[in-house]
Amino acid sequence: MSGANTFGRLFCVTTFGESHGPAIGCVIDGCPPGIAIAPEDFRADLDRRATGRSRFTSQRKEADEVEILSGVYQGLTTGTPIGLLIRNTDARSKDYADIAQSFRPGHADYTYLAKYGIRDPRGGGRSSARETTMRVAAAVIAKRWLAERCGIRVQGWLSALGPYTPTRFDLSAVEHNPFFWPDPTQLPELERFMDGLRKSGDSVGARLSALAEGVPPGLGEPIYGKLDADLAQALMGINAVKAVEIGDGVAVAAQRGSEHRDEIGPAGFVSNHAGGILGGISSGQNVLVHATIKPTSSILLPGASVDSSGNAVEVVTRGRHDPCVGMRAVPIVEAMLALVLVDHVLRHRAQCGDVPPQPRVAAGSGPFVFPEGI
Ligand code: EPS
Repeated sequence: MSGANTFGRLFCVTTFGESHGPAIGCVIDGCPPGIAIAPEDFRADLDRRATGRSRFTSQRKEADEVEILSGVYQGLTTGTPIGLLIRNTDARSKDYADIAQSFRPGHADYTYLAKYGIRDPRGGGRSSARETTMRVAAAVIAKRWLAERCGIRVQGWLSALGPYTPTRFDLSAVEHNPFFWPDPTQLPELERFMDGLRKSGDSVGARLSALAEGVPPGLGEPIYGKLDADLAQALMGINAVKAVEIGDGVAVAAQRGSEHRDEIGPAGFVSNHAGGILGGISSGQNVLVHATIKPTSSILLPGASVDSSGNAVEVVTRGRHDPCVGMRAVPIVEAMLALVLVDHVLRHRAQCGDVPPQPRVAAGSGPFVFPEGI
């Protein structure tokens, strides 16, 4: 049984570290041997997640240089535990002096103290989104194995930003704007909205979506190891996530069975309302997940709270915060999707590797087609 800082059963990732401690890191245990990996391979995904890459995010500037401490020899994973370390280089702990004794409304300040009787207030300590850096780093290795050995690739995008939703869907546009937004025609409007929000000192929520293509049928286990249940736990474990959906998600409440069911023709599935998972087991269609993230609780607008002695205080959070932390979460959602998939591929191989080939239904295109070049 893994501890609360570990997830996965066969591909196990344990993260450690605090936002303003000397370093953050992770140990990956159970990684298959023979995957080529070098420190520079982490760059692209860590940059996609990092702060300070546009004016719309926190301006903390971390180098996010990965040190590989173990588990890699001559550029290949060896099957032994992989230790990854990133040193924190731009923490500014004095920003937190004023709120060290009070509870930011909407933040984990209160619940951490209520549980442990002690908390690290510097940058939110362990509750900081900084921890997600290590999930993204671990998933670089998972994504590579999934792509090279299984032909599975994942891609996320922002599917809502405050009141906005995309009016067009062009997945190839996602990597070419700081919002990970699939509709390039809306970018000027989003920029205006985010500039206004930042100046007002407030924050806003977001919804993220991610797709995994090439997932074979059969991943997931009844009843307590369902693929969708494990995805829900993994995605809900991302900081600030308040809702997780699979496929059509909450929209199924208004659907009829005749509409929701994914009919099957000679060419395969003709739709994908289920999000690629039936009965907790992958169907071979694209797996589609969504996570909705609350507005950042660290904001400049004064809010009523109490200090740790129960006195009324007005809290203003200074420092370098994200007006929309969801904007940086696309690589994190992709990472959790990849980490759950790699774990389930290994679990499926272990238990069902000898099952003879079964009849296959073609994935069909469904509503989402993966564009070339992503
Ligand atoms: C965060 C608060 C800010 C962000 C941080 C997440 O921390 P600080 O006040 O120390 O700058 O910059 O994000 C990161 C450092 C990161 O790498 O994601 C929070 O409260 O979650």
